[in-house]
Amino acid sequence: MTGIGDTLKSLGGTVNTRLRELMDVMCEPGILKDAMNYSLTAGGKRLRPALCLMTAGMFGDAARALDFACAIEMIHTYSLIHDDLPAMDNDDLRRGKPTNHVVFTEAYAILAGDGLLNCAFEVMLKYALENKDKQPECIRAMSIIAGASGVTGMIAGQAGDIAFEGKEHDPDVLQYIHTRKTGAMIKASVLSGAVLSGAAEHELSALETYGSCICLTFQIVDDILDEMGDQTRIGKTPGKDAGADKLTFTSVYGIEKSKKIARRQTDMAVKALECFGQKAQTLSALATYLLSRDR
Ligand code: GRG
Repeated sequence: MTGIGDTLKSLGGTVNTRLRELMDVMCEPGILKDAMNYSLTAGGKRLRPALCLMTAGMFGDAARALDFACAIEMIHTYSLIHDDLPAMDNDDLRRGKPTNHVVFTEAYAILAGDGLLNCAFEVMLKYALENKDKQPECIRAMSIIAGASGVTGMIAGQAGDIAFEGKEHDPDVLQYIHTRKTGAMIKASVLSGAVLSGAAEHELSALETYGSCICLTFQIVDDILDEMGDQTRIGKTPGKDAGADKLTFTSVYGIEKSKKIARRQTDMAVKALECFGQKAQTLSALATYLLSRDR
């Protein structure tokens, strides 16, 4: 039997192969494609596409969700490229490599991010057009992903992050920012895979609880790693959030209480999966893995 680490590696490999194919079909050779591929292939954990494939696999054939999983990774990568820009977090290290704008200039980094966002929707639309029997599920999954990445989701979270930098560390504001900036796309990854495989409403509701809990754990561990992590493991500059007086779980609750909240959320995530029995074993293992990750 393989562990969750092997499962993630295997799903990541499948996603990487399909991403390469999609990029070759969609992009003309040149600096824009190079800039998009640079960040896309820089070694992300592929957590979001893996979640999408896992929930699709619980209710049907995971392969049906592969293009949507790739689209989610394209949107995630675009958000990282734009987040690192001098006008945003001004970071020069991401996924263990110099950031996109450092290598390709700011102008190309903006375009690479825009390009990945647009390609994501092209990929999902093309799949929907070519799979007419699956169009209602595809449209619903696209709507979930568009909402999560949009102006009431990830973009709103990023705007809130900027607006509250250096302000009082308020738990309600932290909750607002976190659920949108990081949480929305993780939850959308969980739900879109299940929707594509025709999960029932009560199943989606249980997965929504699971998604909300794991994204909180993910963010808390991310904040702890930002404070205490090893640069070579996390692939980005540690201490940046604290240095910029960002609102984080560790700045509001401290390390020990943050760890306690993360453990409680993990327990709740696992409990939310009880209704699925053995079928949710991998998702359950992933929740526990997210609590102990070091990168
Ligand atoms: C620019 C619209 C816009 C949004 C940016 C996602 C985001 C919003 C910013 C990323 C900044 C950040 C470090 C957020 C904390 C959590 C997070 C999303 C970490 C990166 O995700 P991982 O750890 O990264 O899954 P990899 O590289 O493994 O894919």
